[in-house]
Amino acid sequence: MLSAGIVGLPNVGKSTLFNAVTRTHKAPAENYPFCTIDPNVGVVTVPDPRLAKLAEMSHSQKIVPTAIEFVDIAGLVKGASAGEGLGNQFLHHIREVDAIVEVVRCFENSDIHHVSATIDPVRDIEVINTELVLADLTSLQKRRDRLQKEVRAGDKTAKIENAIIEKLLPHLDAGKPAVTAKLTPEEKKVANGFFLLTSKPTIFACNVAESDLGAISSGKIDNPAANRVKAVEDYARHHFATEAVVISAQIESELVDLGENEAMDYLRGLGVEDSGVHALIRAPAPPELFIRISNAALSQRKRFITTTSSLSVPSPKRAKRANCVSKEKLTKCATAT
Ligand SMILES: Nc1nc2c(ncn2[C@@H]2O[C@H](COP(=O)(O)OP(=O)(O)OP(=O)(O)O)[C@@H](O)[C@H]2O)c(=O)[nH]1
Ligand SMILES: [Mg+2]
Repeated sequence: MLSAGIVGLPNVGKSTLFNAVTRTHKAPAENYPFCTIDPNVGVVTVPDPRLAKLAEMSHSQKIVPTAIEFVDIAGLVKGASAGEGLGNQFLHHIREVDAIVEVVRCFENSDIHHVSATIDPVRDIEVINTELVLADLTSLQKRRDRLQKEVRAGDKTAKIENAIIEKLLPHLDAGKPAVTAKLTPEEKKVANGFFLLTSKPTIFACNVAESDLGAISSGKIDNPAANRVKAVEDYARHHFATEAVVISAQIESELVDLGENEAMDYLRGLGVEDSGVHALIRAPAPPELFIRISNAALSQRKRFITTTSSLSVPSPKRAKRANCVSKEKLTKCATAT
């Protein structure tokens, strides 16, 4: 199962988001930094309305949605890579997850303490990124040192690893995450074995105030929160080759006691079309995961299970058999009501 770690500065809303995502009140979310020390863990199924349609088309007897494990990790501070704020222990928790959800505070509220006193999400991302990059640099340098004896002895694997490390070190040294380093697919495979923090797929969650959701959703440009979100989106695209989702963790965590429909009605009343939590849960997995039809589903047409985790993009031939000639059309077929 894919696991996603919720990371960020202290007191930015990570545990609040965890509660919203897992639809629980499991994680204590209080107004003081380092409220979370030990990680909170919860499993969530990926909501996808297309699954029901796919199951209907293929007469599935059972639907098994993909599940993601979310891990709410303690806040990181400047100096974490050198052990500041129990840094090494927290970095260890990040090392264990497959993907990162980085919560960045975009909401104004003078009652909620910010460790750097002001609201500046891009600065906050750079603080976290610097710590992760520094931790990766240290572990790569150690790895390179350990390899030298084997490299001198002419060991082929050691030489390959060493060459990739030599490519990665200047990239990290420039403050860039390993995930954007230009490596060939083969080199990436080898680099996966280095377990770098900055090689994990990352998505940014902009935690905004409930009152700003409507303005952001309608693309207002004179709204300070909308400008912050835009800055995060641009930063995410240019520096991480990834995206950002907008979420109001506080309101979504309060909505967990309502039914899905009631919660959606409330959010629509605020001017948004979809829950930020839904967008976030769907985001970490590659889109292909959600529009794949299992071989069994198409070849047997009898008893099978429709599952997001086993779904794959159908070949044109198989898609045609399902009366959907292209990926786009398949998506339409699946979503058609
Ligand atoms: N107004 C507002 N307050 C929020 C929002 N999200 C979180 N908070 C508040 O901010 C405080 C900190 O939230 P937490 O979820 O505990 O933050 P955290 O990032 O887990 O903090 P640590 O575990 O200490 O690192 C709590 O008082 C929350 O109620 C939000 O979207 N709007
Ligand atoms: Mg917390």
